[in-house]
Amino acid sequence: MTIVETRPQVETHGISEPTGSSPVWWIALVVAGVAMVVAVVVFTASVINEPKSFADPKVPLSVADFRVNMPSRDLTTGTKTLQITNKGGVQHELLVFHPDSTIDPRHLPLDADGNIIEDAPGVNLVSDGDNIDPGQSQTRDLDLTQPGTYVFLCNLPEHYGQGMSVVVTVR
Ligand SMILES: [Cu+2]
Repeated sequence: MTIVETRPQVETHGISEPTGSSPVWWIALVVAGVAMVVAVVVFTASVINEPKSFADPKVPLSVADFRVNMPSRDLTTGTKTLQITNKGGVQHELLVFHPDSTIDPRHLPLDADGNIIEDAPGVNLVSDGDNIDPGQSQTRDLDLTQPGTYVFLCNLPEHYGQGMSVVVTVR
Protein backbone atom coordinates (compact mmCIF):
# COMPACT_ATOMS: atom_id res chain seq x y z
CA MET A 1 0.00 0.00 0.00
CA THR A 2 2.66 2.51 1.02
CA ILE A 3 4.78 1.82 -2.09
CA VAL A 4 1.78 2.19 -4.41
CA GLU A 5 0.81 5.54 -2.79
CA THR A 6 4.37 6.94 -3.09
CA ARG A 7 4.64 6.36 -6.85
CA PRO A 8 1.62 8.50 -7.85
CA GLN A 9 2.91 11.29 -5.56
CA VAL A 10 6.27 11.37 -7.38
CA GLU A 11 4.52 11.42 -10.76
CA THR A 12 2.19 14.20 -9.62
CA HIS A 13 5.19 16.30 -8.57
CA GLY A 14 6.80 15.70 -11.91
CA ILE A 15 3.74 17.02 -13.76
CA SER A 16 2.97 19.89 -11.38
CA GLU A 17 6.45 21.49 -11.57
CA PRO A 18 6.18 22.75 -15.19
CA THR A 19 2.53 23.72 -14.53
CA GLY A 20 3.78 25.85 -11.62
CA SER A 21 6.03 27.87 -14.00
CA SER A 22 3.28 28.21 -16.62
CA PRO A 23 2.93 32.06 -16.41
CA VAL A 24 6.47 32.38 -17.83
CA TRP A 25 5.62 29.93 -20.61
CA TRP A 26 2.42 31.77 -21.39
CA ILE A 27 4.26 35.09 -21.68
CA ALA A 28 6.85 33.44 -23.94
CA LEU A 29 4.10 31.93 -26.09
CA VAL A 30 2.20 35.22 -26.35
CA VAL A 31 5.40 37.11 -27.29
CA ALA A 32 6.24 34.46 -29.90
CA GLY A 33 2.68 34.56 -31.24
CA VAL A 34 2.69 38.35 -31.52
CA ALA A 35 6.08 38.24 -33.25
CA MET A 36 4.75 35.73 -35.78
CA VAL A 37 1.66 37.83 -36.50
CA VAL A 38 3.84 40.93 -36.99
CA ALA A 39 6.16 38.96 -39.30
CA VAL A 40 3.24 37.70 -41.40
CA VAL A 41 1.72 41.19 -41.67
CA VAL A 42 5.07 42.74 -42.70
CA PHE A 43 5.70 39.96 -45.23
CA THR A 44 2.21 40.24 -46.73
CA ALA A 45 2.56 44.02 -47.03
CA SER A 46 5.91 43.64 -48.79
CA VAL A 47 4.47 41.09 -51.24
CA ILE A 48 1.49 43.34 -52.03
CA ASN A 49 3.75 46.36 -52.59
CA GLU A 50 6.49 44.48 -54.39
CA PRO A 51 5.47 44.67 -58.09
CA LYS A 52 6.62 48.24 -58.54
CA SER A 53 6.91 49.10 -62.20
CA PHE A 54 10.34 49.94 -63.58
CA ALA A 55 10.03 53.70 -64.03
CA ASP A 56 13.41 54.79 -65.42
CA PRO A 57 13.03 56.10 -69.02
CA LYS A 58 16.29 54.31 -69.84
CA VAL A 59 15.64 50.59 -70.05
CA PRO A 60 18.82 48.51 -70.08
CA LEU A 61 18.26 45.01 -71.40
CA SER A 62 20.24 42.26 -72.98
CA VAL A 63 19.77 39.55 -75.53
CA ALA A 64 21.72 36.33 -75.14
CA ASP A 65 21.73 32.70 -76.30
CA PHE A 66 18.75 32.28 -76.01
CA ARG A 67 17.12 34.69 -73.63
CA VAL A 68 15.86 38.25 -73.39
CA ASN A 69 16.81 39.75 -70.02
CA MET A 70 14.70 42.70 -68.87
CA PRO A 71 15.31 44.81 -65.75
CA SER A 72 11.64 44.15 -64.92
CA ARG A 73 8.54 42.61 -66.45
CA ASP A 74 6.60 45.67 -65.31
CA LEU A 75 7.33 49.03 -66.90
CA THR A 76 5.68 52.39 -66.45
CA THR A 77 4.08 54.06 -69.44
CA GLY A 78 6.05 56.66 -71.36
CA THR A 79 8.66 57.07 -74.03
CA LYS A 80 11.56 54.77 -73.23
CA THR A 81 15.09 54.49 -74.48
CA LEU A 82 16.09 50.88 -74.94
CA GLN A 83 19.75 50.16 -74.29
CA ILE A 84 20.19 46.72 -75.79
CA THR A 85 23.36 44.67 -75.41
CA ASN A 86 24.04 41.37 -77.10
CA LYS A 87 25.67 39.21 -74.43
CA GLY A 88 25.41 36.07 -76.53
CA GLY A 89 27.76 34.40 -78.94
CA VAL A 90 25.63 34.81 -82.07
CA GLN A 91 23.66 37.63 -83.70
CA HIS A 92 20.32 38.59 -82.18
CA GLU A 93 17.66 41.22 -82.75
CA LEU A 94 15.11 42.84 -80.50
CA LEU A 95 11.53 43.25 -81.67
CA VAL A 96 8.67 44.62 -79.62
CA PHE A 97 5.06 43.61 -80.25
CA HIS A 98 1.91 45.07 -78.75
CA PRO A 99 -0.59 42.27 -79.48
CA ASP A 100 -4.28 43.04 -79.26
CA SER A 101 -6.73 41.11 -77.09
CA THR A 102 -7.35 38.42 -79.74
CA ILE A 103 -3.72 37.24 -79.44
CA ASP A 104 -2.22 35.19 -76.61
CA PRO A 105 1.01 37.10 -75.86
CA ARG A 106 2.70 33.84 -74.88
CA HIS A 107 1.81 32.18 -78.17
CA LEU A 108 2.20 34.62 -81.02
CA PRO A 109 1.18 33.33 -84.48
CA LEU A 110 3.91 31.18 -86.04
CA ASP A 111 4.79 30.13 -89.56
CA ALA A 112 5.61 26.53 -90.54
CA ASP A 113 9.22 26.97 -89.32
CA GLY A 114 8.13 28.15 -85.86
CA ASN A 115 9.01 31.79 -86.40
CA ILE A 116 6.59 34.61 -85.64
CA ILE A 117 4.55 35.97 -88.53
CA GLU A 118 5.46 39.59 -87.91
CA ASP A 119 2.64 41.05 -90.02
CA ALA A 120 -0.11 38.69 -88.81
CA PRO A 121 -3.38 40.45 -87.89
CA GLY A 122 -3.35 41.73 -84.33
CA VAL A 123 0.31 41.05 -83.45
CA ASN A 124 1.27 44.72 -83.96
CA LEU A 125 5.02 45.04 -84.38
CA VAL A 126 5.79 48.40 -82.74
CA SER A 127 9.60 48.41 -82.74
CA ASP A 128 12.24 46.81 -84.92
CA GLY A 129 15.98 47.24 -85.28
CA ASP A 130 19.06 45.91 -87.04
CA ASN A 131 20.57 42.63 -85.97
CA ILE A 132 23.08 43.08 -83.18
CA ASP A 133 26.45 41.33 -83.31
CA PRO A 134 27.82 39.56 -80.22
CA GLY A 135 29.22 42.06 -77.74
CA GLN A 136 27.60 45.02 -79.51
CA SER A 137 24.91 47.40 -78.28
CA GLN A 138 22.03 49.30 -79.81
CA THR A 139 20.07 52.23 -78.44
CA ARG A 140 16.64 53.20 -79.69
CA ASP A 141 13.49 54.90 -78.47
CA LEU A 142 10.29 52.99 -77.83
CA ASP A 143 6.84 54.50 -77.46
CA LEU A 144 5.20 52.84 -74.44
CA THR A 145 2.64 55.57 -73.81
CA GLN A 146 -0.15 53.01 -74.31
CA PRO A 147 -0.54 50.73 -71.28
CA GLY A 148 -1.04 47.04 -71.89
CA THR A 149 0.84 43.86 -72.72
CA TYR A 150 3.97 43.92 -74.84
CA VAL A 151 6.30 41.15 -75.97
CA PHE A 152 10.05 41.73 -76.27
CA LEU A 153 11.63 39.04 -78.41
CA CYS A 154 14.15 37.90 -80.98
CA ASN A 155 12.73 36.48 -84.19
CA LEU A 156 15.90 35.33 -85.91
CA PRO A 157 15.28 31.80 -87.21
CA GLU A 158 14.36 29.43 -84.38
CA HIS A 159 15.34 31.87 -81.63
CA TYR A 160 11.75 32.54 -80.46
CA GLY A 161 11.14 28.82 -80.10
CA GLN A 162 14.27 28.53 -77.96
CA GLY A 163 12.85 30.94 -75.42
CA MET A 164 13.92 34.40 -76.60
CA SER A 165 10.82 36.29 -75.49
CA VAL A 166 9.54 38.14 -72.45
CA VAL A 167 5.99 39.29 -71.86
CA VAL A 168 5.99 42.77 -70.29
CA THR A 169 3.17 44.66 -68.63
CA VAL A 170 3.13 48.43 -69.16
CA ARG A 171 1.05 50.49 -66.71
CU1 LIG B 1 18.17 35.72 -81.16
